[in-house]
Amino acid sequence: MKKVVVLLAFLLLTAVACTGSSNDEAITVTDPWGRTSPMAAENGAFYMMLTNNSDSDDALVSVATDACGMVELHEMYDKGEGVMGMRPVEGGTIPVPAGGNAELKPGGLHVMCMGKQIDFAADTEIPLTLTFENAEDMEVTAVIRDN
Ligand SMILES: [Cu+2]
Repeated sequence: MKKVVVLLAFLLLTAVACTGSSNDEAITVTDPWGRTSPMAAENGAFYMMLTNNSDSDDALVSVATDACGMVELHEMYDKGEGVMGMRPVEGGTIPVPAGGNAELKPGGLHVMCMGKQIDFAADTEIPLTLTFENAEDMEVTAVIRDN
């Protein structure tokens, strides 16, 4: 009798686990955030970790938000002589390889917010709509903080 109960419990757990995994997103967005900057600063940036849980390559194509006049996907690069510049990413998209990550972080890849419409004060929450090549559009909330 005890064995039957254990088996039933196991089957129930398995069923729950299966339901969970079928809901898994192809892309997971971890810790979307932006750095505090005063209204006087014209531009801002957002960062996040993108994880591709699927077995096909994907790419972040664009980001939309009411908080910016215009949004571009940028990278920092070495202009030489210790000077860093930034420019739109090649091809305009950020690749997220199958089973891999793309890390957007200060000093590297970032979502460039041009023509800020609001003050990027600490704890401000900014909704972003991410569009991918393959995965469904995704709504995330970036939180503004110092670092
Ligand atoms: Cu930039």
